[in-house]
Amino acid sequence: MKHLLFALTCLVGAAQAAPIVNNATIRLPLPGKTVSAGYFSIENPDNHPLVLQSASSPMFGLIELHHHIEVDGMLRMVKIETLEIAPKSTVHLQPGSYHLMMFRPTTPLTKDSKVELELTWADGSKTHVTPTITSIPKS
Ligand SMILES: [Cu+2]
Repeated sequence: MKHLLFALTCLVGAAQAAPIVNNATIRLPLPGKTVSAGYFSIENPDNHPLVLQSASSPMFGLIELHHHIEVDGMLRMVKIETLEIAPKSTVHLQPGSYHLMMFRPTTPLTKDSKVELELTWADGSKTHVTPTITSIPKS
C-alpha cells in the first residue's frame, strides 16, 4: 500500500497546473473597420513557463498575437509568434501591451455576439473562454 501511495503522489506532482484566464473582453471594431482587439489576463500557477501558442475562434478568419513596441518614441504593433508566461506569474493582455488582433469576422461583431475563443498552449492543451464584448471607451 505504501508503494501505491508514493506512486500516486508522484503522478499528481507531475501534472501541470492549468492556466487561469480571466477578464476576457473583445473590443468592438472602430466605425467602418472590422478588426477587433482581444484582452484578458493569463495566470500561470505552475512551476514551469507557460507558452501561449495561438488563439482561434469560429467567429474570426484569423487571430494573431500582437505586442506593442516603442520605435522612435511611437508605439507600434508587432506580431509575435508566442507569448511566454513565467512560472507563478500573470501576464495582462491590455491596450498598449500584448493583445489579440482578430481579423475577418464571419458576421459583424455586436455587443450581443457570443464569441467562443480557444487558446492553445505549447503542450497542446487548450483553454476555452467566452469574452465579453465591449465598446471602445470614449476618451
Ligand atoms: Cu494589434
